[in-house]
Amino acid sequence: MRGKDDTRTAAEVLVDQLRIHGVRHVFCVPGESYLAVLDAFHDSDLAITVCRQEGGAAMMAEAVGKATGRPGVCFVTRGPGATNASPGIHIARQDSTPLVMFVGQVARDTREREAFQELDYRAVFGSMTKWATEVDDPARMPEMVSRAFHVATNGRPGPVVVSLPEDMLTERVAVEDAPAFAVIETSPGAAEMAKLAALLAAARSPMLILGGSRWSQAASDAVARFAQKHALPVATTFRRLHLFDALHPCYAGDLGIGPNPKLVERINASDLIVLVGGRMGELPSQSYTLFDIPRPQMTFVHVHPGAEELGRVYSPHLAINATPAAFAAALDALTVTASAQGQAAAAHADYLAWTEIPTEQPGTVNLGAVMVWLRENLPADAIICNGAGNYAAWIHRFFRFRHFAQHIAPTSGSMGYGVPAAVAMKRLYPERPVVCVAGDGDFLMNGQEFATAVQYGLPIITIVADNGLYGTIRMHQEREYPGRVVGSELRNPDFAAYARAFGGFGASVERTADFRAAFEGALASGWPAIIRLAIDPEAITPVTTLAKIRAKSLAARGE
Ligand SMILES: Cc1ncc(C[n+]2csc(CCOP(=O)(O)OP(=O)(O)O)c2C)c(N)n1
Ligand SMILES: [Mg+2]
Repeated sequence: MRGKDDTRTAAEVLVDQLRIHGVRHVFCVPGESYLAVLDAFHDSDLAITVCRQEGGAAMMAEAVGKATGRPGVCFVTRGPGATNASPGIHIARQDSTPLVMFVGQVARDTREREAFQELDYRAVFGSMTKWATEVDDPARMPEMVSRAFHVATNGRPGPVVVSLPEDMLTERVAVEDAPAFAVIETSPGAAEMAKLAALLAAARSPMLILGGSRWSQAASDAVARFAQKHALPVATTFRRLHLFDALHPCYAGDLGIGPNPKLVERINASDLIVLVGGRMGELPSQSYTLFDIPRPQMTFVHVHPGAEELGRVYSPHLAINATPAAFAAALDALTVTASAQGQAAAAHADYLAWTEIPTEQPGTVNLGAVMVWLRENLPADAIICNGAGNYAAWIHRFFRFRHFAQHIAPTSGSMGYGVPAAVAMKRLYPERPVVCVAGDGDFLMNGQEFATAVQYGLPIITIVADNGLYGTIRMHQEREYPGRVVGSELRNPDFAAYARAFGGFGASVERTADFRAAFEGALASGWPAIIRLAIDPEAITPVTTLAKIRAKSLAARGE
């Protein structure tokens, strides 16, 4: 509260800046190092979500950044709190997501003594963030917080860490607030767009590939209009499926792990690739095999919001430094000769054929059939969250995403993301159905945030694909070291009982046909729910089994 002399504590100034920058939600695990901020929350209208582990809090903030394009905010305590949060920081880095994490710090007069839980945050987070800093002077709080929001959001977005010495937070200052930060769009130049039009006019088999962040539904719609005009096939990169409507006649599919071989063929045969927004990282580039490095074999146009990203791996024939949103808006005004037409119809037919019917699987629960049931029965505004593991392959292949930010999942492949992301999405959008799909290994990395869902009355539905394995690792093991199983097996708890112990709804599904009743039971309960699926460990991907992988690998070794 402002004193008669117009002073506020630095902590109060900080919380006021958050409100000015449009923050509504804060995710935290409390710590004595930032008690003054917690106290300032007391008098604010910020929605506080108190979590069970800082990794969950940081992932929740990251999910908010992904869904809204504005920095998600979390608060963690010094030392172990900050290091626990690091997976969320790493995801924000790799996924280009705006995030601001505030960390408590020891008092200024004890720094450098390795005081209790002291860490040098600039050093610890220096290589993982866009900016890691410490606020020494309370009078500079508005400036530092404003910069944190700008840095996190602009260009290629990413995480920022701001450390807060505890004695600094209680100092009173008379200082003016900063103005609300602005998200700055970088628009493509007229000359570049003219070059793009000429390249499209000359191409025989052009394609668009969408990835990265700084998208919106409007941007996705603008790309769809342009693609339709010129029959351009549009693919999405790993875990960016939500950037384009899967049922749009131009959608060509997902360039993730185990993509449709026809999509890969189509890209290889293309004479013009326009990559919009993405980095074309290791997974979508199929381990850097799709495009020659540094100069791709076909004409390559790269549109990216970060100038430093252009030419980093791929040396484009045309580089356009623009946000996907500004680039997409410019497409509406772009005139390309009408005769410039791609092969969207064939590409979309390939996509539909690849995703239409679940593949045959060993075992009594077919995860593909569950995904098809969800795609046919979930309302259009439902959000799907997941982490990492082979189970996700069935989401990517069979769930057809129709809207921007309908899929919240880490391109960085971080396990444990789905539950916290689902909690964050339900907190943000209480009226929308939120489904988390997790592996058994994946779920228990942050399964404790199910307690957060219960605490805030957030009826998320978590589906746990229980195959008793760290399946991805087992798959690689059978491929590289056939028959030599070590360190990849799991003995699991009763996941349905786990849900009930937390105060939620739990069910276990042994046959595909029973999934519907379990899902409807979860919905009807109105509680956060866990539905455990008994998945046969042999059903390791939608197209092969562990036994087949092992046999193939042994045969290749002549054994
Ligand atoms: C935080 C983290 N730790 C380890 C890994 C390595 N890893 C990738 S997938 C995987 C196994 C996932 O197991 P599960 O969630 O049960 O899914 P499944 O593959 O069995 O479907 C592991 C250990 C990772 N990606 N992230
Ligand atoms: Mg598993």
